[in-house]
Amino acid sequence: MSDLPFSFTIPIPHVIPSRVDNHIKRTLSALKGQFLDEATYNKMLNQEDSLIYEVYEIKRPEVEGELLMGISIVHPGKVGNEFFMTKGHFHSVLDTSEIYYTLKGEGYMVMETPEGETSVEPLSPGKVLYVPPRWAHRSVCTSRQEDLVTFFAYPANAGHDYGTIEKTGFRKLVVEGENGPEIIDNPRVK
Ligand code: S6P
Ligand code: ZN
Repeated sequence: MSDLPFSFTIPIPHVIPSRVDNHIKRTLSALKGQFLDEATYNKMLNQEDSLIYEVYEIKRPEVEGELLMGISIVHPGKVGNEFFMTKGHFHSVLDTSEIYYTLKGEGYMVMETPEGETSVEPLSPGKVLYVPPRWAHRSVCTSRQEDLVTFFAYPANAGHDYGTIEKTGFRKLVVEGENGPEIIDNPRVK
């Protein structure tokens, strides 16, 4: 991998970066156990393992000092009344942070610390969100028809810990309420 400076473009409204080294696609089956309405989840999965989100990564060596960048695209949709979302994770190197810049769509970043402190920040075009060290993070798309598209950058040595979140899920969930999206407590987390 070259150590020379480089640039790339994120064209609007198309948003697929002009440079992509890796394209990850995550479907409904990757989110097993995360949606509250398990019966609806199973019914939907039996019909089709639909695409929920995609990540376009720009690769760099995964060492301290480097940054990893990319575009995350969460598609619109719901399982029961819970909006489509990413799996979410802590960074394996817990003391690493992340920056998200929203390019398109509406949604939330659901976050929590290992001690149980929570924060749910709205995302909309133009908004920069800083995820401090130690905060697990998950993006949720609440747009009806549009994708939630964010640009992210984080330390390349951070790594991903998905297991901790997979056990019980995040403490806060984003669901469709009577007057739009609502943040509720996850009853599975005691
Ligand atoms: C990586 C960063 C994003 C997510 C992406 C998908 O630290 O937070 O690139 O990987 O939004 O989410 P997840 O939870 O499946 O990795
Ligand atoms: Zn992350």
